[in-house]
Amino acid sequence: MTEANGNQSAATHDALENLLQENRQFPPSPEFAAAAVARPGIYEEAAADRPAFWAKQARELLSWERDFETALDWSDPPFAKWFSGGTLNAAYNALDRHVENGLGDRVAIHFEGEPGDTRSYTYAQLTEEVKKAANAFESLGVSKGDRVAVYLPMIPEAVITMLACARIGAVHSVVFGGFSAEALRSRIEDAEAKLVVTADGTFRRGKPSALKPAVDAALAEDGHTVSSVVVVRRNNEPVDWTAGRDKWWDETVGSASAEHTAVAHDAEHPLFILYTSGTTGKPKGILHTTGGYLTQCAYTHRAVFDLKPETDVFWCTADIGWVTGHSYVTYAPLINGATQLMYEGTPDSPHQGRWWELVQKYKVSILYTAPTAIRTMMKWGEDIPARYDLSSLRVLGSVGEPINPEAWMWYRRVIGGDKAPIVDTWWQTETGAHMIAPLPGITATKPGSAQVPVPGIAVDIVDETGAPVPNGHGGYLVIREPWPAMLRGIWGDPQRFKDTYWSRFEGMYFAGDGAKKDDDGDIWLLGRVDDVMNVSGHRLSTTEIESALVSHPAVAEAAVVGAADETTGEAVVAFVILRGSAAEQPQEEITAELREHVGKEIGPIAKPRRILIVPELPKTRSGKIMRRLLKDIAEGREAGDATTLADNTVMTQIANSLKG
Ligand code: 6R9
Repeated sequence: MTEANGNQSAATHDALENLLQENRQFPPSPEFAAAAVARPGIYEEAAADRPAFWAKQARELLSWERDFETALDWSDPPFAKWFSGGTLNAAYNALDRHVENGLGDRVAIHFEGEPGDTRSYTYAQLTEEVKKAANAFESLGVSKGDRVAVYLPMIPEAVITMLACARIGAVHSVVFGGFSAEALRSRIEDAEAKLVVTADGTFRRGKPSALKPAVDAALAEDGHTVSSVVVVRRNNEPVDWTAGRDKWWDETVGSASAEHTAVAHDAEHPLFILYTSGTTGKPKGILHTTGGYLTQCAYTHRAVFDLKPETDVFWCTADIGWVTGHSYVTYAPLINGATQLMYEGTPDSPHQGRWWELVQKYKVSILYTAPTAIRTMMKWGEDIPARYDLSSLRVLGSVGEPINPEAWMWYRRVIGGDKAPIVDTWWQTETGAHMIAPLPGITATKPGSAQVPVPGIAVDIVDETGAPVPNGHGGYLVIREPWPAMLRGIWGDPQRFKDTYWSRFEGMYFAGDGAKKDDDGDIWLLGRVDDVMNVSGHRLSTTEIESALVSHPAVAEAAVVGAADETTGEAVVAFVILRGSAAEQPQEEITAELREHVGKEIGPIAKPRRILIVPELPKTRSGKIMRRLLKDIAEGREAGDATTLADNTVMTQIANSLKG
């Protein structure tokens, strides 16, 4: 996005207008609104005094050992301090206090393994496990402030480990189990971790899949700081063993005492580091602290999902290795005393109805997942979810990328029975918790739009110069005021923190996303700014064109990139996966039809220069399309580093299909 809004061309304006013709709206039903957690007036209350609003949430939703004196200290921007003077323990808030309040018998986690094994933990049982793990980690020399690397599958021990660290005041650094040994090594090194918690492995599509060998490889060379590795037995595959360093979880944690007193830590005590890839260079260790982070996680979990902890069964499908798994699996649901489902495996194992079978079995009432999953399910066909009773679902969430109106409508109709509100939640690893999302019960939702800032959050869309754009226009998404769950920095690199987020616009946090305001002032996310193309001086969004392509019945999935072009600056190149019988049609015919379709949906300027029919799209393990690799193909280069792909054969598959 290089154009200022001020000189935005007429054609781009028309393109925005076209997407904004998506004007369906779904107001909450009167029954839903009447019983909703979020009350009308909440926006006004929050806007009147943001720090006071968050202070109120902090006191209502968390138990403090010592109350804080100041809500927000912003005397040294961009380094914020929230709830200074206050002390609390995250694990105590997630566990012990619920037991003390008589909720010990409530189920905290229903776990379902991929092979079908199940375990449930009540709050009392989970508290006991976390106390044992805290004692075990302390016996291995871990103390307050030490870093612990966590390399685990989606099993309860992942949550137990994170909370045991929080209990001690150790800082967890979870590394997604799908990352390579190399990625793990660099993260262990950067954080100087003392302990690694891992498992022998997990299960993937019915087969054992190893984890421990990657830890062994990451620690093969001397010079690291790790003194112990605790290994959970999960798939019982044989593993190499380093005597003195490696300990089995069931022996070490299993034999530890279940008595452990949580010590309160400062509100700004580091809770975790989570690495996220920047556009270039080494991953950034995003640092989150305790009081503010927990406050915003707990508040948004209640307000945005309309959570009723007594009756709801919450299911967030994200892996613990991503921020969504941190905030909406480990922290928010437990802080709020809710019951949640945790599932280890893939959605199509052993069959494509597995998720819906789980929703039926556990009577899941709130489902939180990603558009890429929804589109995959669409591809598999709606007869699959139709076989299950999904009537327990009452709120549906979306996160991770813009959701195109077609996927949104399918989600609502096929999964939500045409009545469950959809909340499209925009946020980032850096923001820690939801920042833009409708409030079910208040907001009339719009397919494809995240719509409104969360109460107490000051989001804006600005032009090149930092001036707010008027309704009906696009620009850069920024956050104007500090927020409780904001990152407190990049681990070990304060300068990079300032440069990356605070240098583009004076006094504002730059999120790196493009967005626009519709005529009502509602926000539509347009994707990362680096995914926005400039064609003949006209600004075009990859997301808009993808959305147009996917709205054609022949298209299952689409990814769009801007390829460098001598004449027009960039040209639109689309990669498309066809649906069902369309794959049998002659390619020229279908691509011509799709070009026309995009022309019709957005405007002639948006018509892809080339449309390439491919069998798969390159995606990261969190489901984000790696447009950089597609850009390489579109520009006739050898594709670059593909090590973070979920499936590393995809690039070869694409190359072969384009040759053929
Ligand atoms: C939570 C998470 C952050 C980036 C963010 C944006 C994209 C996330 C979105 C969305 C449109 C949404 N993103 N949610 N785009 N609509 N509802 O995904 O964090 O992995 O750090 O990614 O994801 O581009 O900047 P993270």
